Amino acid sequence: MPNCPRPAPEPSPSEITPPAVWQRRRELVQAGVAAGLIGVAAPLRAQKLPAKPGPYSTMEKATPEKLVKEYCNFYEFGTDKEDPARLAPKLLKTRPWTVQVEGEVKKPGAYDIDMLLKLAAMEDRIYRLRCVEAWSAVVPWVGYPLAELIKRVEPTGNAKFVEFVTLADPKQMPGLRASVIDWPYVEGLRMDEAMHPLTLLTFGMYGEVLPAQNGAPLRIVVPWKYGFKSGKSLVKIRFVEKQPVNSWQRSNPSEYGFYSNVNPNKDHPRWSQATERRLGEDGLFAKRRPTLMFNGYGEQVASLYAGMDLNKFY
Ligand SMILES: Nc1nc2c(c(=O)[nH]1)N[C@H]1C(S)=C(S)[C@@H](COP(=O)(O)O)O[C@H]1N2
Ligand SMILES: [Mo]
Repeated sequence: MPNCPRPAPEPSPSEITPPAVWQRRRELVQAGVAAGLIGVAAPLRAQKLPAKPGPYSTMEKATPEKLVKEYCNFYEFGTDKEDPARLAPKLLKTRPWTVQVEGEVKKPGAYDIDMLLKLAAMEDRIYRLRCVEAWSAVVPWVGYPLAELIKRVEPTGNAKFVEFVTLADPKQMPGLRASVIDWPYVEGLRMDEAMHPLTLLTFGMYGEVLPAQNGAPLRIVVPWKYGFKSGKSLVKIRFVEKQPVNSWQRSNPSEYGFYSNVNPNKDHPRWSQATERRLGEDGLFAKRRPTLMFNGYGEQVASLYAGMDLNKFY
């Protein structure tokens, strides 16, 4: 049974942010919000999303919220990095919202977003996010492990993979007019990856509900994989026996694979993956950072790929 869930590894002490440190950061963020210094571009007042400090948070400084909100990849709203922030808050309707759970599962059905919000305790988790385009950010996400939902819907023994389908509504998403990929945006994980405690079903960031452009009302965050594995604005979770074909793999299989683990030793055919630019560090003298294997989460996830040739299974 290669795909059965493994027990949660203990996070190493250096990976955990002490609650006091995180609390202080949070107070600073909230003070910023109160003073109107942060999130000035948001047309609607962001709603708080209380959470307890979660495991696995990095000690690195969070990327300024403004940058994470304004520099986005969400092709359903256009391919320029600024398009999603400009269009999604006006166009994306996040209520009512249901997530369809289907396939190899004992409790399929339409799960309402407000029920999902209450399904498990919300946690703050500061994760690195590494885009395949060689930029990265450090984001305090709010959510709970996807495993919490998976356990409750009871996958059958045939469920080997999880497929994620995201919203594709031409009335709300002008980017669908361009055929950059086959819509809807589809992603997938192997069952043990989906069950891994690092994989976060994400409802918020920076202590507030997700801004539309970052994937409201819920998205996946898989911190050891390139950012495109983290589908935004999820509408369907399907449990399947065969490995799903994710959108980027379908559109260009020589450039994008299924696993897409962050790997500095495996270059993208058109650029190196050895280093990255951290959002906010783009000054003249800013040094590029070395990219870490599994985005620095090797201690937690390397065992999932034991014996696999990661140059072949990229
Ligand atoms: N539905 C959907 N999800 C998506 C994308 C997209 O275009 N559409 N872009 C992906 C890519 S390439 C990255 S790097 C991350 C970016 O997340 P962020 O904009 O919140 O930083 O979202 C991912 N999820
Ligand atoms: Mo990306």
